[in-house]
Amino acid sequence: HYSFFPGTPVWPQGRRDLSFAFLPANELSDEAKAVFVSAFQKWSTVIPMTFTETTSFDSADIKIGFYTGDHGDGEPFDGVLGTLAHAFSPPSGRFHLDSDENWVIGGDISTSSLTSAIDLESVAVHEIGHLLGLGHSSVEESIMYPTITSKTKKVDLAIDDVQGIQTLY
Ligand code: TQI
Ligand code: ZN
Ligand code: ZN
Repeated sequence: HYSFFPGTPVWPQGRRDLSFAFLPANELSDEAKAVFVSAFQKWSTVIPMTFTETTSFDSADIKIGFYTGDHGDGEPFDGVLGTLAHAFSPPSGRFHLDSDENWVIGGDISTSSLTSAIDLESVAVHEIGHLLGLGHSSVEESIMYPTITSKTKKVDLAIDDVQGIQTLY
């Protein structure tokens, strides 16, 4: 079953069109950016919220950045595997990913030669759930289940994820 953060923080009423931006220094490829767009769409199809890219990182509601190790928020990354990414509860909008992971975009990850390959979209859909206010779920099929196996892809919302997010928005 789905859960929320303590105190059930959400984006306030009236904040239904959120902007997101990529850390300019990361110089992400269009292909990588498209993964995040697709991940946002999974959620925007089931709730009355939209997510629009802006080039202004500082003023964006949701700030997406890849970082290595200690990056100044008290939650350092740890190299390959372990923590892959983290996102803070609403209305923080901070969405950080560990640069040291072997991120895979698209294609068939199950045949990747890297044992530590991690599907970027799977992690993005999960972290956006956190950004919107979902905690972890006890339902194994759900996006918000707190375990991901390397070399697997899980990008479609389960009924449990939909019920959880529709309770919030
Ligand atoms: N990062 C953890 C996560 O996003 C960070 C975290 C731990 C957390 N406890 C939390 C976030 C409680 C919010 C609330 O869950 S992670 C997965 C999963 C991670 C884990 O790098 O371990 C995914 C990132 F759920 F599959 F294990 C993405 Cl998909
Ligand atoms: Zn961080
Ligand atoms: Zn999580």
